[in-house]
Amino acid sequence: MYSLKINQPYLLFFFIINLVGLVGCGSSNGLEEDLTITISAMSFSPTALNALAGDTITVINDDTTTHTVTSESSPSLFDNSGTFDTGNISPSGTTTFRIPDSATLGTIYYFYCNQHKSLMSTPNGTITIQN
Ligand SMILES: [Cu+2]
Repeated sequence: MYSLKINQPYLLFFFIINLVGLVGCGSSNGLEEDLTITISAMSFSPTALNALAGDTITVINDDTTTHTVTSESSPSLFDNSGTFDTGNISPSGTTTFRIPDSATLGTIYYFYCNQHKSLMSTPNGTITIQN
């Protein structure tokens, strides 16, 4: 009984410290871990990323056909808005593109594959500018 009363505040304390630690990791490391888009089986993964202005995004084409990651003005417009475009990425190829330094907080950039447009199983992805 004595030890139970002593330990409970400590358990609560460590529980809270752990929660703070997990949330802290999620908001700082999470952004950096998600800066890769992998394309396989005609689909982007992930389809939604968070990034900062000036971030570099790596794109891995893990598919058997050529793909691109290209910005578009709005979902499913497939219009190459000019913000970013990897150009063609060959099968097994890897490249990078950069989020503009001028990207403002809350901006959502939509992207698609300029080789396949609506033929991708998930035609559009998003990159949201967060801090
Ligand atoms: Cu494609």
